[in-house]
Amino acid sequence: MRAVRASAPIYGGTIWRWTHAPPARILTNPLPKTLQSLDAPTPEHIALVRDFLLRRNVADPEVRIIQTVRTDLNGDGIDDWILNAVRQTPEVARNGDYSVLLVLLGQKSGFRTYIIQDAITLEDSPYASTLWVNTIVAVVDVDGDGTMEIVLNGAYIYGGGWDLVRFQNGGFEYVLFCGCDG
Ligand SMILES: [Ca+2]
Ligand SMILES: [Ca+2]
Repeated sequence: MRAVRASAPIYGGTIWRWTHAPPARILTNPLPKTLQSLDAPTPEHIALVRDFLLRRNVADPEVRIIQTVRTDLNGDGIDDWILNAVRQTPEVARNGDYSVLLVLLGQKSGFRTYIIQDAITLEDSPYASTLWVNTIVAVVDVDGDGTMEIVLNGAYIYGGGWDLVRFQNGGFEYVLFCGCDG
């Protein structure tokens, strides 16, 4: 969406209006060609998340990948993966708890890792965890530009809501949050 100047300035001022480029149209199929939720993570993904946590100073990490999604986010025909890894201790926060969301963007050879979220607890606490925990809800092209957005439903001890994550300009960014944040 971008602002353009309307045709005629009035009283020396400028009228701005919002328009879309390309023209707005209704997508009849906003879904990616590939979209699969795996029942269990692959050994390669478990090893990848373990290495990630070790690099973030989690000693002897307990790898728990709660969602593994195979899809094609950028429409290049190469599989991409979304990994949602969470370990959260009930009642109190503990060293080694985490909520990590990674995207592995497939390349012609290998993949490139993008960090969507990396909340990690490195100390035991007498208080309840405040980790924000996501659920991957959908992969869909919300704005019709041909690149998929990731829809997340998330919550923590004080509230929750919906996030929209978009791939743009070589990286992922949060573009929308809707909900109650404490
Ligand atoms: Ca891809
Ligand atoms: Ca899009």
